[in-house]
Amino acid sequence: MGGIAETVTAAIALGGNLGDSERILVAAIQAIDREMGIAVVEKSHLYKTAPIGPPQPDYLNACILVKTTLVPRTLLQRLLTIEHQFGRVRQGRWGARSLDLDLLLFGDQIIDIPGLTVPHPRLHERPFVLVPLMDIIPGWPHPIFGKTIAQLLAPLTISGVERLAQPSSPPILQWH
Ligand code: A4P
Ligand code: MG
Repeated sequence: MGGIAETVTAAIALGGNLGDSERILVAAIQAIDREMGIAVVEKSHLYKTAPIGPPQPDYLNACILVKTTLVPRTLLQRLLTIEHQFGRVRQGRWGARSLDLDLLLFGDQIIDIPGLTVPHPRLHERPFVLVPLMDIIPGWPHPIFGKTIAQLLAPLTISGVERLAQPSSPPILQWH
């Protein structure tokens, strides 16, 4: 019999540039939160970002923090299933996609097994991931480099990363 499952905090990146990306990202966060053994505890703002890679439409990117009792491999499997539920069609590496979910960080663990590398191998060089992470875990140390998210972002040139206005923010009250 197994013991009581340990709860780990993990960071996940969301991205998409095909279809109604804002609706897809918001719905994907809800789908992740509904999974057994995963609870969403923090959400970044949404960011419109210039595409890295071959010419393609702008992306919408965000990051979330979850608490999970799942092991990393199972967590990734759930994320890949949700990608497919949202109609992800692969158009080659770094190509356009309706939903891309990357497991960025899993506690302080370093994982390198077939099909899963954590920390995500390009997380430290990508403003479209680091800027949203700054919203939720600026002080989190990268398990390999030892630098915090803020320290990783500091030397990078940030261009083409634009915070989206909060879609659900209430209108400003008018006093007459
Ligand atoms: N895989 C291994 N480790 C992980 C992990 N930590 N998280 C494996 C998620 N998946 C991981 O993924 C291919 C396989 O990687 C998965 O089946 C899993 O077993 P994929 O998502 O199909 O591959 P990909 O996304 O096409 O390639 P890659 O290299 O992961 O691309 P990236 O790094 O995700 O980049 N520009 C902007 N502005 N915003 C973006 O979000 N995204 C990309 C894709 C390119 N340019 C972008 C953006
Ligand atoms: Mg991916």
